[in-house]
Amino acid sequence: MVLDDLGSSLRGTLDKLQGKSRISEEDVEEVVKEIQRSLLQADVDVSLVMELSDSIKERALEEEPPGGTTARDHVLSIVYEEMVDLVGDSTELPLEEQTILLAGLQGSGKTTSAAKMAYWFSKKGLRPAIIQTDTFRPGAYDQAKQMAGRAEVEFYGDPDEDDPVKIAREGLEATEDADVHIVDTAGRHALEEDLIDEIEEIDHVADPDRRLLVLDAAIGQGAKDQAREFDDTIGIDGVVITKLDGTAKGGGALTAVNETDSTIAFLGTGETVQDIERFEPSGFISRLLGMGDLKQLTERVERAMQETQEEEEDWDPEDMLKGEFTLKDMRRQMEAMNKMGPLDQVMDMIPGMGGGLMDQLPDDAMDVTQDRMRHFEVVMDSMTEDELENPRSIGASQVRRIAKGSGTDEETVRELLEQHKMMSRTMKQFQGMGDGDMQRMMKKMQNKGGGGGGLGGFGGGGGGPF
Ligand SMILES: Nc1nc2c(ncn2[C@@H]2O[C@H](COP(=O)(O)OP(=O)(O)OP(=O)(O)O)[C@@H](O)[C@H]2O)c(=O)[nH]1
Ligand SMILES: [Mg+2]
Repeated sequence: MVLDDLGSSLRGTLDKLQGKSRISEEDVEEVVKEIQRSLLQADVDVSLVMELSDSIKERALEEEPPGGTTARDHVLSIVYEEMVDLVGDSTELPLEEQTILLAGLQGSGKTTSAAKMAYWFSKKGLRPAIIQTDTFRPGAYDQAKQMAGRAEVEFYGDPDEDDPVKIAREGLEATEDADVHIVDTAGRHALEEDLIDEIEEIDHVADPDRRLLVLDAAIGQGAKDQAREFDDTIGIDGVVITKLDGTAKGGGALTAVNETDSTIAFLGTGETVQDIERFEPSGFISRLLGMGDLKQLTERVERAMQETQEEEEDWDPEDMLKGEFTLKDMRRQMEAMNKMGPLDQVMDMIPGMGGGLMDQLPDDAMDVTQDRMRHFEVVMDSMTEDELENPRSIGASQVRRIAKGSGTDEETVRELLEQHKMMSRTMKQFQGMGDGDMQRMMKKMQNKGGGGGGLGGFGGGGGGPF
């Protein structure tokens, strides 16, 4: 995660302000130093860092905290506002017909991002097509075609043609019926003359509505010059930052955004087509500062629930809130949970669970819990319909039979039943909420301040994550 370090170190410094009603100049100095250290370490450009820290310092000392606000919250909100200001708005992306041109260095993640974006647009109800113009790297055609297949979107490429400009022209014609045309280009070093010419020509032919620069989060100080070069050649409207799931620091990408006076459009967080997020400045910074990002989480939960539901037409999640919470419901929840992505990423989005709390878990805690989910699924496969609907009816002899049948042990079966009881109790809390939709569940979680019970039914109530 970008500037991951900042979240935890800043929280530590801010926590020292806890309980204070006034803030001293030294306090502000300390907070600002912490921010500077993290940003510089994350490769954010020095002059940007100075600009940001000056305004934080000035505001923290000059502005009166609004009535009832603690010094800590006051400083935190200033840091938050200034950081949101630094990353800027999210690139405007109307959900309508458009052509998007992707540019970027070799291996920055253009082809992967093309497929991810196409997937994203298709989930929004539009019909995207990917046009692959990379004739430079062997294998580029096959890779793009395969990824388009995974995203289940239209694809155009021509492995026998070596003129990328011609492919772009013909591709746009061939995919005329699509709403969103995403033109992938060959990787380049900003300094290579012929490739610069090539992208200029493709840009001319494609006449895109948006030109997005794809940047690897690992890019360091060099980002500034490269971004400038691309901006001078075709003009950059937005940036896609990829590989944020890795250890990369992301500061270079932020610098590039500033340098090109552009904005961030998407974040890439993994290798599959689903691993894409629309950039939301406030959510992004909240997450960074350990405030959680409920909006993103709600979106993911809703999508996962929707997908699970599509597979099982007759199932309505709201039934679960009204009636008895069965083992079948629990299985559906686990499936939905699996679809939301790696547990630790999901946890990071829950207020109170991000940063601090996660740091306290042993490194492999999440793997163990994913393992446990798999065990539970195996156990459930060995249960009868009746047992799944009425877990209460499961006695000692059934436990023995199920353990044997599933090749697990009695303890695992009992653990599953225990977990079900706990989730069932949590679900009861959500009952009687009228239409009880996910939004409300999320709100309720937020009010509870996240914590162990953060994911409510999903995390197994107070029992923490699976
Ligand atoms: N972990 C992770 N890997 C990514 C992400 N985006 C891309 N990758 C990987 O990065 C590598 C390069 O990605 P590509 O999409 O091929 O990059 P490209 O810019 O098209 O590369 P060229 O066409 O050679 O210029 C691939 O192995 C991708 O799987 C991401 O968000 N997270
Ligand atoms: Mg590529």
